[in-house]
Amino acid sequence: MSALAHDAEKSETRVFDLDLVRRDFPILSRTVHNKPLTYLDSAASAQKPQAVIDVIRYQYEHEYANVHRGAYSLSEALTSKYELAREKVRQFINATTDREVVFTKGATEAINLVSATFGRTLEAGDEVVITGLEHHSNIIPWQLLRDQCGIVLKVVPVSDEGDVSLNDVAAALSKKTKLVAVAHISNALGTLLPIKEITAAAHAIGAKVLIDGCQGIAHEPVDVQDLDCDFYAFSGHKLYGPNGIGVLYGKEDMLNAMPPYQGGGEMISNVTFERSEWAELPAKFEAGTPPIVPAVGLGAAIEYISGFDRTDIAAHENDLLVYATEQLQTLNSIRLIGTAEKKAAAVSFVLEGAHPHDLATILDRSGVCVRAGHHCAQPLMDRFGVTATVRASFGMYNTREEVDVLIDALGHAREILC
Ligand code: 7TS
Repeated sequence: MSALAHDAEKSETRVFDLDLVRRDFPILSRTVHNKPLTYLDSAASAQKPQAVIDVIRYQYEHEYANVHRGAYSLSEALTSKYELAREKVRQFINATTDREVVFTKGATEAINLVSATFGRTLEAGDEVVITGLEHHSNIIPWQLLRDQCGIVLKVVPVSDEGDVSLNDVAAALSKKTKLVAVAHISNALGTLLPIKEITAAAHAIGAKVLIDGCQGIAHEPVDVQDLDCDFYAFSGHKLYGPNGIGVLYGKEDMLNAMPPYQGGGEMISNVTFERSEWAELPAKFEAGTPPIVPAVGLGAAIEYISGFDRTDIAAHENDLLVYATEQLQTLNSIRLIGTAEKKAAAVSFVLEGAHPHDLATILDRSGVCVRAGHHCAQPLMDRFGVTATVRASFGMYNTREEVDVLIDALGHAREILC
């Protein structure tokens, strides 16, 4: 085992004690409009534990310099922490080597990286398959590619329950399919997709697979070798880490075969005006000064979440999901959008006669933070005949009592609005 791998090894597993977990997140003790904060918007961005905040502060206060260039100890120290963060990501997703872990500024950039590099190897008439529940970040890059080089974008339909069936994915595949790009978990509905089976079906016809794991990474254990996906993209800020940092996992042979994404410092091994040569992975895809401290913060977030048994966190979040779904169903005039059998950590709904934005504004007066809007999934909203929904989403720190606060506040809002 390398020294880095050894440093990143997991320490003892913590018992999942919700009160103690909540104490790890300082923001949860604040109030909003003189009411306790009820934060139900972790799908947009999760709150940060003290351990992450401390690491970020420490780096800027005590140990800050640029990475990969200083011959002095401060730069060397931060360079090794930056690379240690990469190793922590590698372990977390079980990638084979650190060379398969590319730091980006978020999931959006990670998907754009694939469309701008792997995508450039596609030809007119080649097909890219997505589903009807994708976030705009997993739609627009493929539309741009379609407009640039004439690929065909195929969309797998979404059922009335907000589900995507393996049969429908299989029906969309053809000899021309070069890539299947699908969400692990829908951000708007919480639907959990059968990504392992989708990957196997795509591979069977020779297509590559990109998983948009922006939501999935926070709620499901991810083993990229077991999934066998070619790419897995996610953002740090949904995983209790800082924003400005994300990850593109790519199989080493895929990343080696792809042209660089952006040009600049760090991604080269030799430059002349006539021609230049590219650096080894992953530097080839990390042009310019990277998000250094955010990467170290992401490492701290991974260490924090890895301190628990992931199945304990998943069981707790599932309890909240089931409880919230039951409670919402007791309210008149609420229509749930997205009732798939397999879901994680999010409920979307509309209240007949009330606009989701008005509802969210009223809920805020009770200290409740929920997202209202199209959730960057407009085609999915169209599928359900709505322009927007209210979405309550859960993180490891939420409680059943917070669900009760939401339900009470909804009852109150209904009296005002309907
Ligand atoms: N893919 C999915 C499935 C997402 O949920 C999001 C962000 C993205 C991609 C883009 O991530 P970014 O970090 O690069 O912006 N989703 C949400 C959301 O549901 N509410 O706010 C952001």
